[in-house]
Amino acid sequence: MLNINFKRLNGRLQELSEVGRTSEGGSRRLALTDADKAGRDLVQRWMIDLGLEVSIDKIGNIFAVLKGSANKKPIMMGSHIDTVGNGGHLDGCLGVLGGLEVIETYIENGKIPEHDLAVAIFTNEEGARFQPDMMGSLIHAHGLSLEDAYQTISNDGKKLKEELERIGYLGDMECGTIIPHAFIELHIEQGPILEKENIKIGAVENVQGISWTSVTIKGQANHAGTTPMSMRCDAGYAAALLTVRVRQIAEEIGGVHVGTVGVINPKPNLINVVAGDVKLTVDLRNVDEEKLKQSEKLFEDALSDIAELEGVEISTETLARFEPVKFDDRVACVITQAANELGLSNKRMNSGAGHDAQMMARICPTAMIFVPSRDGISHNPKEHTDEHYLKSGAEVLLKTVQKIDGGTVL
Ligand code: HGY
Ligand code: MN
Ligand code: MN
Repeated sequence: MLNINFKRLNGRLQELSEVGRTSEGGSRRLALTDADKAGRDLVQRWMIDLGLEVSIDKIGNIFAVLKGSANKKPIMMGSHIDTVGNGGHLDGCLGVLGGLEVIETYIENGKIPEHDLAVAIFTNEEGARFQPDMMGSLIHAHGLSLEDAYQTISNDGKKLKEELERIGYLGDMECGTIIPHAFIELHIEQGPILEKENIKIGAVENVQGISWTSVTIKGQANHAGTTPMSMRCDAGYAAALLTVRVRQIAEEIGGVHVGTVGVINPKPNLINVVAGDVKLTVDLRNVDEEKLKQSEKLFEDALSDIAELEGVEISTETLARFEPVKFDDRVACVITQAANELGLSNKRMNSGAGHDAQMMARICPTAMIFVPSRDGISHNPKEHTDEHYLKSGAEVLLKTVQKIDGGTVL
């Protein structure tokens, strides 16, 4: 019976968490920054030291492969190690290092799997610096052209291809080369459900749809003291109206619908100047494509109403648009069986967050394993999962891989 070495896994999670640590104890490894490079270098070192075949593709995705005995397509695990601006230490990292731990457990026990085993680090999953999110896995799954990605400009004004080159991760392997037999992503839930229901494992069967829009509001900068309220074209006020409307739409749609205005940048951003311009972002999500479309329609109506009311010009750019994804039920079933055999409480569930798995589902049987997040907090230095849950998640990942490798499931 193979057992993961949780001390080793946890040690690596801790060591990686030191890379790009913020003053609040969070992680800041925005995609293709020096901190992202340092994180990549560290994990790649572990992959090479294990004697795995490491390859880097043209968007910087990193793949490490343990050859199997029967030369069968790889059972792939993995996720991302890039983070949001001040995130936690587990988002993505648990999936990458959990996958590496599964492979190392095979190696140290002299167990050769039939299938190749692979672990992937996908580029720019977060989409916090370059959009869209899940970029590396989207390109791997042929959902975005490499050229379009290369031309992307970050919110700090850098060109993606130049940043990829600068950090030394512009690889030469064609994107999409490795087609997995199956893909399983271990991830923290990043929401409150498992903890609230006191359940240890989530067998994730779908991911909700995502709609990201950048909104530019053009008004007229003017003197805050002399401009009568009736004569203002106040982009700041228009932005505030839009922010309130995004919340109202979420309440009108109801259910699991969520709406977020995460970025608001007024110009000139001075106390005594009416805002002339505002750039903001809107993130809408729903498990149901029709409801997501309905929220987008209500949002578009709000743009024209607010533009007319305040006499401002509003333009938009779509940053990401992904329909809801249903995972392969056979893989979700194996995860459920693995959790049951390990005596771990478990439930089928939806993912509120986007993940690389939703892109990999386009090219191979895919599902995810969730472990609880304390207080449901994520994308925040307070992100935390108790060690016994992390250990359980990695054990379910190992058992799921063993079942798929030796079984007739897929
Ligand atoms: O936005 C998301 O859901 C993911 O963290 N990229
Ligand atoms: Mn993630
Ligand atoms: Mn994330």
